[in-house]
Amino acid sequence: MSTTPFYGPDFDQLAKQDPDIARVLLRELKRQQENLQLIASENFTSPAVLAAMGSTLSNKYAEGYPGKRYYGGCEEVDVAESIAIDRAKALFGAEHANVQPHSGATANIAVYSAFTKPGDTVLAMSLPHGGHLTHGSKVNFSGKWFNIVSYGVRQDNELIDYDELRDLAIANKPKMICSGATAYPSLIDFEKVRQICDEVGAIMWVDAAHFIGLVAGKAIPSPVPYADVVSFTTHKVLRGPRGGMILTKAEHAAAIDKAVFPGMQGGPIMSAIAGKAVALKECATAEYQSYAKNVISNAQALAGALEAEGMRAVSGGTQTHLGLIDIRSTGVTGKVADERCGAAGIVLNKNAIPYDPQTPAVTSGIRVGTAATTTQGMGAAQMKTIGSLIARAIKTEDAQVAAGIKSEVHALTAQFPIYQ
Ligand code: DSN
Repeated sequence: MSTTPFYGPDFDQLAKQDPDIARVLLRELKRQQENLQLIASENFTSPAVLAAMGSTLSNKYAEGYPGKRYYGGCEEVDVAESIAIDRAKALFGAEHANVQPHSGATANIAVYSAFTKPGDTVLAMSLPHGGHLTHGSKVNFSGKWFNIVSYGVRQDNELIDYDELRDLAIANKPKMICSGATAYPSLIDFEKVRQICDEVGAIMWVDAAHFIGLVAGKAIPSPVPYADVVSFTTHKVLRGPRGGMILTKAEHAAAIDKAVFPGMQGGPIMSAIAGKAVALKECATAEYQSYAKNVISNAQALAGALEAEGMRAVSGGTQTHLGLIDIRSTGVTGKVADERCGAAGIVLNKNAIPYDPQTPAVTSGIRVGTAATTTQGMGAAQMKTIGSLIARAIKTEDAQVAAGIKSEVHALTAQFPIYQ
């Protein structure tokens, strides 16, 4: 078994002690390198972030917050968490940051528990129109414990229907209104949402998981000045470790902190918090700002390339990191397209399009994101090539043709190594 300089002596130790798992790590590195990674919520985090995550900070229990822990020996992890908090506040201009949520879903549980009680009404974007499981899906805690009223996008332009949103808010008097989605290619009008929240006295919650990295890179407007609370994951465009974070106004700081710990989590994952600090420092650089802009221009180029292949970009294109593509013109469902692209080394996901005639397990669309390929250094020319590779992959059932496309994919990705 070969090792890579990237994993260094720790990997050699793992390889000796547990070759089964070491092999998984190597094969996964190869899978990430060789194939095209177009899942809109994925990225390649830096070796510095990976080093923090794979560190001895993982050994430490640190219930509580810096300076107020339940266990001794927290002096070093206190420094790491304080740095992460200060960097988050500075980067986003936020009054308060909680960097402990283990994930986006747990961050969202904390938001619900800080501002609502089971049975309360919450207005959120419907999952088939691009929302998220934690925005009220019947199979999720949110849909089981809360009275979720869903809003969606207009059929004519596939943009959020703010008139419907306002009407629903007036009719249902929600305790909280959530904006944010997992498959919405356009920008959200936070000022308008704030006005609606003020009109009905609702808490304004923005689940910014998908686009917070673009906000960090100053490539799109920020929800922070408008929202009472902003939750997000740190591993998407933001390019940090897998985990979550919450920003809030000072007046809600105590409620959010209590909701995270002891409300919902025990010991924070201090290695992940150190990784978040490292990522936030990276996000404050000019290099990252240029990356964030390139993510958007690449997404636009890729959506354009797919349109040139006869597919349709939902809402007419994208202003963010992702394209939602209606592929009905190909005669192939999202499910089949996902499988065929997978066979050709192109990793993307099937996705419902607004007013999709197909079931959620089948769908009429695909979602493509450019966070990872942009980290690799790809640009407009590669997006054009990728558009053509996707179109060819979708249209073939022939395993040999798929294998040929896969070779082209491997040749392309070989020019853009993810780790040295
Ligand atoms: N699973 C994420 C996504 O792909 O959008 C959301 O949590």
